[in-house]
Amino acid sequence: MKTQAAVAFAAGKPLEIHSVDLEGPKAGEVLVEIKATGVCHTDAFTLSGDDPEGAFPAILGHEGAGLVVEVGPGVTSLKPGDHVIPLYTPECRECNFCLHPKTNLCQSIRSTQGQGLMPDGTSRFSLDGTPILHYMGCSTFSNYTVLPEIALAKIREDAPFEKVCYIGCGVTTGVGAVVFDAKVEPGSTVAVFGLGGIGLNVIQGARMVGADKIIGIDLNEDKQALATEFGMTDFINPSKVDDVVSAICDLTDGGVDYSFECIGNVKVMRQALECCHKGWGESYVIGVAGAGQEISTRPFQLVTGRSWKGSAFGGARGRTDVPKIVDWYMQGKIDIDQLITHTMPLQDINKAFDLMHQGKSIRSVILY
Ligand code: NAD
Ligand code: AHE
Ligand code: ZN
Repeated sequence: MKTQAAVAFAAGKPLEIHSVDLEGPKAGEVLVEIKATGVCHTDAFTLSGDDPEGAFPAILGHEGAGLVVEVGPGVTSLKPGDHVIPLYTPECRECNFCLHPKTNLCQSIRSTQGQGLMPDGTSRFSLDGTPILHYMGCSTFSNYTVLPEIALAKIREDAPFEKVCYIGCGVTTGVGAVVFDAKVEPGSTVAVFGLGGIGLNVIQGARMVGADKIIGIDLNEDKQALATEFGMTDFINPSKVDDVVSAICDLTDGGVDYSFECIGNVKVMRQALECCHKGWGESYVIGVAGAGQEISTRPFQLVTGRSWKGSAFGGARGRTDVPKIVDWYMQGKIDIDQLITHTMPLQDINKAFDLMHQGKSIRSVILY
């Protein structure tokens, strides 16, 4: 079949809209009509050329929601008409990662996914006979896409696609890092570096679990008002203080219980670790840093009881946890609507990247 898609032909080049060829689902695969997709900073990161796994031409996008159109042989858990959210972190429930209680990083299809291919080592997309790569196993910047059954979470049918698509990455990453990975306790102190599409979800996750003090840190003061509405209690603009680590320690009697880096800046990752309380503070790296970047600190920071950790897709096991997060939204426990600051058709997708780079959007959502 033909599908309208935004194709990334090369690093640093705007996406181009094309009518692309899409093969139907093979064994264990599902054809999905994407109804809406968010544009995440990670899409921009890969398009920039900084992603060691970035390969072109590819169809980016990994934060979608849509409808099952057709299932391939052997698919048992989904049927045409089901509402689904694609999962860049699948959940096979069989590999040694899925069976381990301490990780959500299902590895059953990770190697082919990282090469932009389906599990059988081929692509379903092509243009004029030339294969086009998948991205993060999702390629939601295409109106129709094919995914493995294990990479789809079935969700309730009354949830609006144009809102819950954001649960496909940003909401789950931020809220989940607090709830599933850090397991922040009521009364905790929390620092959140970067108040964008991820950081604001960390803030609302911290509020949901009852954190007392939630300190937001961002260079862009325009982010302050919305962050306050989402639960931030204190704001620091690092360019207006001598030392952001000291400023946080002063606000918290020696450091926070938990910190989250939601930018992808290795210097900020160090600050996020060092503002943690001696003896017990935990810092979670969420931001994605470019090829060749490395983190550093004095080992004494760790010797004296701080921990440096990381969080991918918020520690969520997608097929199990994503439907629960959709429920939290539908029950009003978390807010998504205010974070979706812009919507646009696929034809205007490059504007979504411009708005992100200008710091003018939290999330742009493409409506098909
Ligand atoms: P975003 O662009 O919406 O937000 C980034 C924020 O950081 C902006 O508000 C910006 O003003 C602020 N900022 C930039 N430099 C800063 C600095 N030096 N000090 C303080 N603030 C600064 O991006 P996003 O969509 O929220 O994504 C954030 C990061 O998380 C990206 O690196 C993205 O790739 C990554 N990410 C990781 C996961 C995961 O599973 N680990 C999932 C999604 C996104
Ligand atoms: N490909 C990059 C790493 C990119 C990365 O860290 N991705 C996050 C999700 S970002 C979503 O917006 C992730 O889940 N990583 C785990 C994984 O298995 O990819 C690189 O550095 O090579
Ligand atoms: Zn993302």
